[in-house]
Amino acid sequence: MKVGIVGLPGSGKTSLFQALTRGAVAADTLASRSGRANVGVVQVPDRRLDYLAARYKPKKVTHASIEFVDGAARIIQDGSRARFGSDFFSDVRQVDALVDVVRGFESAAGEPATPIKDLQTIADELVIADLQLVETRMQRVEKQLHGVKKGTVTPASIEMALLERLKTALENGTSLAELQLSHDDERIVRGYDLLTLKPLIAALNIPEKELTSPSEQTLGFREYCSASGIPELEICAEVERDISEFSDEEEMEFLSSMGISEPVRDRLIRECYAALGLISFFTISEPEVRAWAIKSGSKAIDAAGTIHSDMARGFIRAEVASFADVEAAGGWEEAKQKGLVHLYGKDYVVRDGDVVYIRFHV
Ligand SMILES: Nc1nc2c(ncn2[C@@H]2O[C@H](COP(=O)(O)OP(=O)(O)OP(=O)(O)O)[C@@H](O)[C@H]2O)c(=O)[nH]1
Ligand SMILES: [Mg+2]
Repeated sequence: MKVGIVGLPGSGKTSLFQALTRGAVAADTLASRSGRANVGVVQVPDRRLDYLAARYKPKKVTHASIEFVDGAARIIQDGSRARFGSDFFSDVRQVDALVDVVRGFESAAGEPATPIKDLQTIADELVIADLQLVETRMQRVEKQLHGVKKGTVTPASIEMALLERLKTALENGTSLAELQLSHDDERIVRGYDLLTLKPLIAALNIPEKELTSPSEQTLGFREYCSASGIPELEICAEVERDISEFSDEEEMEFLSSMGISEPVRDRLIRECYAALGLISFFTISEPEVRAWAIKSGSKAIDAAGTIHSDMARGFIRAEVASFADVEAAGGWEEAKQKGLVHLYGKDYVVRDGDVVYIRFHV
């Protein structure tokens, strides 16, 4: 899974990126000032995986992971006015979700925070970027339609009709997420990487002192997001960046002294998971204990395919126990002895926290 960090210049994107990646990308190579994107992989923290790792001591422990892309905010000076470059979002095209970092602190230049306006600005820019993409695509399809008799239904004419619909919606300033797309439409649209179809989470970057007592402005922003159906959370990117350099123990101590129950990384990752409709399942083997991310509603056969295509092809049965049962029994074998491991066919719907063993034959 890949998540793109977007936001107006100076909103705290790179600070958040550094906090998330815990300095894994050295500060001197951080690239956004030079106009390139920063990319870092973050392990999804999971207490359940920690338990399984401690219980089985495998050679390797593999967390589910999320790749974060810190886009460079490309602003073009257009006469006296700054505007977004056409490639403003080019770094975050191929992502599964977007995090919009919104400035909730007074800027270094003394500009007060205008978070709702900034959120709308990015929303508008996303619509404009999609409109440009749709228009470019239309020009290409137009060529394919050249010489085809009017009224003849071809793949190109179907695509053109869909593009017209997308264009009309975008010209009205509508995010494409609000359109009702058929299954076939979705298949066509998938290849375009349209930004307004991606789930978006708003991260309001607020001053440290407001973390424990939200300001009127923060409350207003929360309300706006909630009314607009946008998942929202508040962060203090600078504090998070600084504490991300602590050890785990130091970090927990510091956070609890500030009245915060968990680092923002964990919360943001959970929000991303939820926005994408993802859940985790686990596999245990001698060489590796591993957490896997999968779409909620996926079946045992999909879980098998996530692990290895051979497992899906030769699928026989899935042995499944809930993590809670495995933990309560003290391990997989112990759960089995207590009759807590169940056999399911390929249509079994995987639940968050399932420990899965696929029986297959190729
Ligand atoms: N007061 C305050 N300043 C912050 C906070 N987060 C970031 N900043 C400062 O804001 C400035 C911009 O932060 P960055 O993280 O570089 O922002 P950015 O969005 O990556 O900026 P661009 O890549 O230039 O668009 C830096 O001087 C940060 O130190 C915060 O929570 N509070
Ligand atoms: Mg930056």
